[in-house]
Amino acid sequence: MPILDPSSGAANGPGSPSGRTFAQIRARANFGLVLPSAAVLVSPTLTMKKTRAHFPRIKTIAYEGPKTTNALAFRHYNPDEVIDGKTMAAHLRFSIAYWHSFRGAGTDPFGSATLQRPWEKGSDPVSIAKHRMDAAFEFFQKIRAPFWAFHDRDIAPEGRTLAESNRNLDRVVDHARDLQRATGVKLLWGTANLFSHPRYMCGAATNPDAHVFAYAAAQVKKALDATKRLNGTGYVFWGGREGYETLLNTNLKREQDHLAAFLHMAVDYAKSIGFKGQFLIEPKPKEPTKHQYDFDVASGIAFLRTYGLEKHFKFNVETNHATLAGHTFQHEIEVAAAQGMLGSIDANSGDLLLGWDTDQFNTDVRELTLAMLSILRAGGLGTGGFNFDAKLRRPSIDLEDLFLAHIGGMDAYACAFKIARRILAEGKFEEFVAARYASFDRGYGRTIEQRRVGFRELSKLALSKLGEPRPRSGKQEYLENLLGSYLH
Ligand SMILES: [Mn+2]
Repeated sequence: MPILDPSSGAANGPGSPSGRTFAQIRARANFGLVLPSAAVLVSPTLTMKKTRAHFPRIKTIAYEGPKTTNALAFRHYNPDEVIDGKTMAAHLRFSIAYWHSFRGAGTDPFGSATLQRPWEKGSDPVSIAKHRMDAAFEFFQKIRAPFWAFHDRDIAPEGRTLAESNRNLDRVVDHARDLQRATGVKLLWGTANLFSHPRYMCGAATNPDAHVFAYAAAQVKKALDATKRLNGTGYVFWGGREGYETLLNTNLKREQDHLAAFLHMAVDYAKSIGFKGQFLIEPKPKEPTKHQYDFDVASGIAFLRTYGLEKHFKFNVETNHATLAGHTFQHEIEVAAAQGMLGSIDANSGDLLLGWDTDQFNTDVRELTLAMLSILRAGGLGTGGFNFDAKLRRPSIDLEDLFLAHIGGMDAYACAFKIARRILAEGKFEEFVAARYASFDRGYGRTIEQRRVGFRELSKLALSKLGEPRPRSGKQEYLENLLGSYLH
């Protein structure tokens, strides 16, 4: 049963006595900062008895501009602001990750749950799941995210049999459909959890046992049905267990062939039910598996092309997975965009001092500005979005922390979006890069790009005419200072 968190001013459920005065609550929620105006967090009309809300003390988050001192307001993300005929909400397409924000309990390999949520109650696992989902949709609305994303087992409990699991999922998906209709919140993408249950300990599509492959196929079939029913704009494959621990027990080639067969089956099934959403691969080099087959975007592209799947898939690029692979976030975006395969973003960050996937909220505006430059140059994310695959730190146990975390992430992305647009409008970096490659725009440089010359012709040219190339500065420091001039 839920335990009311005594340290949280926001955790009391419906009808529970607060024991705090309004002034105390207000002071806590604003960290003792003096509010500039009537931007009061907790209005006396929002007392618990009056509402059945799960976040009764937190109102819909408002945009108050960069100067606000209200911690529960947006400083940069103004969802209704129209830019180039489109609202910021439509440009950024923020999405909330159900698994972290509504299933994450603060566990880590060394300790149990720290997050006690008041909505975790009900007469059976399905009713708990529905109650939890009510809280989730209230959060989606109050944080003003137009989208959400889920795994099948996040939203509905695993049953004793696959048939029971499917029935559970059907019931909860019906509920999600009602909530989507009532709130206008849409599904960004769905996916299946093919990594938590012990049956998948040696992989799902790459499991050495055909029985597990078949079970996984049945699970993805159902997850695709659910995603279609909820009008998801995409479907993601993250293969956390699709790899190997040791080659002593592994036939690598056969496992890769099986993974390709699985993805072809998904494409065929989607076509057969009329699911038009974008399929996405989310690369990750390792964790939980020692070596994952879709290591990074480049290896993912090679895999998809090898097996004739490249027309059906794009990439869901995650910041923390990029850094685990030894790349920057921007590098992975750029590699995907270069092949027209940038699909969506799992918005988070890692901790470079730790060697694992920490899934933190990203507040690094410099990193996000660079990422945004690559995304905007690529023409945006299309039907994708920025999905906050990020979780609270284990001691961040107050309900309001969930809001603060997302506000920070959304503001950082919105700020980066505006800066990147300004940089692109002024075009200084584009001009510099264009000039740097200008020798390929004319003369023999152009014939190289057009593949109209070979080594013989170029050798003759170098020996007879060109001589020694003149080194030119890369101007990295100049460009970094130029970037700095936009950032601060
Ligand atoms: Mn991650």
